[in-house]
Amino acid sequence: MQKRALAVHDISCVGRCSLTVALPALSAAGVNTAVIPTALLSTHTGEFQGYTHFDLSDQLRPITDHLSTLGLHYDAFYSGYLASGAQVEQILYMIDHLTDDKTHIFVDPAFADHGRRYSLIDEDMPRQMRRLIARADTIVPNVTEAAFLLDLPWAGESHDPETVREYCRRLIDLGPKNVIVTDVSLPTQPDKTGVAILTRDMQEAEFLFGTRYEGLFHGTGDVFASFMLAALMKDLSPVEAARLSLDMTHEAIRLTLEDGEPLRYGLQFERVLHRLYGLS
Ligand code: PXL
Repeated sequence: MQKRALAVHDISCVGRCSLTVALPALSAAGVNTAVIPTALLSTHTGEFQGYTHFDLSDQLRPITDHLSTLGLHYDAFYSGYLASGAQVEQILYMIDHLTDDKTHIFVDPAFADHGRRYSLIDEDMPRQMRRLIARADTIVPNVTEAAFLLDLPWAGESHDPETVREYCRRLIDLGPKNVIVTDVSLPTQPDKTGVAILTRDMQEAEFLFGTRYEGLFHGTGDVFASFMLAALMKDLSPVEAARLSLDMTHEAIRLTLEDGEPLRYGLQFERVLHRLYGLS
């Protein structure tokens, strides 16, 4: 039977992030994907000025209540960028009313990068997000989000491997079964960047790397996370899914740089989606 997912992120009209990435990635993997938008923005808040922002908080409960009458089973529930820390309460309400014990709860915290919260994100977000990741099967924070979630100082742009392993262990202790920390750079491998992965059946976190490209790549976390969930829904193991997603994301970065499209428009992830079609 065809798998079904529910993706809960903002819609940024332009800039390739959130739902405009999650939906095509999951569709390419053959997954029937329903959406609940958390906010509507004209662009992401990264490298644009003058963007609009419309918080959809007051729609979330009525949408959830209606969808819950349909009695649908979702194989995955995928949350990403939220308009506020307060929205976590409504995401927990969705989990309570729209998922069951067979639903894979996949949470991308999506609230910070490079040591700082995103422009519109309130101070309460890390505390609230901790409540959400406690309900998750899989989480994919970047190194900045991991530090915020653990209430630790930011580790900077280059990371001691033992610090990242410790992040993974402590995040697992907050509840999820699989932790993938993204945007990891080790001082011993300056020409590489990648992820650390720890699952409950691994002794310690494993690092996976790809070629580092210079630049600020907006929406890359969303691209990686969406590929990761798509691959998990094709029954790859977490480590296999992370390896594939990392390779696809790095290929998308390479193609984007080669094409010369300004980086604020996000990655040309469409050009690697065919690799998801091919998964059995
Ligand atoms: O996850 C990235 C993202 C998603 N949505 C919005 C954003 C960002 C990152 O800046 O601003 C609106």
